[in-house]
Amino acid sequence: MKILAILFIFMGTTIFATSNYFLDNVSASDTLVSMGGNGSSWDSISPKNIEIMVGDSVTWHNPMIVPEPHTAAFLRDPNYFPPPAIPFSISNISELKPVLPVPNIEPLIVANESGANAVVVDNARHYTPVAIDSTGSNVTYLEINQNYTMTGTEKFVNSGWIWPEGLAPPGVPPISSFTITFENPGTYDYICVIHPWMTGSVTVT
Ligand SMILES: [Cu+2]
Repeated sequence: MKILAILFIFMGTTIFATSNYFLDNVSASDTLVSMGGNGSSWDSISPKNIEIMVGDSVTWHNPMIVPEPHTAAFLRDPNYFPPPAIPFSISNISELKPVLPVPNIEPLIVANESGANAVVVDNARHYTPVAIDSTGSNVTYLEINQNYTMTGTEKFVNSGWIWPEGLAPPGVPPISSFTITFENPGTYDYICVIHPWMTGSVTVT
């Protein structure tokens, strides 16, 4: 009986969270795609392949009950896969100060090609919402949870790390959804850059 009661509370919470999301974030013309699931379907995309019309929007969200992020990333050029962290050298480092009061952290410092120290830092294009145009040189960082209109010529468009509502850890962008309006026909394949075996597609006619 106790287990049943807990399960009921859990289900009630989930249903409430989902209906809340529908009310606040998704218009009637949106198609909602879940990045990640619970239990054995934690790395699923649902629905995996969708068909929409020109001018329609798709919203990605993360319905997991644990804080595991996912992304929806459109890679027109495979060279634009964004590594999560890469060494950057800084010519003049006097002191690196953490911006959060957490005890168990230290910057990872590695030697770069010339033997000098380099500092490994997170790659913003892996973590945050961004669009890179067909030339590869115009990079637009998007607001968190912003709606992006896709032309289809972009080299790279990434949602950034989408967290379950309210479960983003302190200090990271609290992204809980990503919406794209598709303005041209075509098939748009995407992956999760954290779990690249998670693949999906949007077919626009
Ligand atoms: Cu993922």
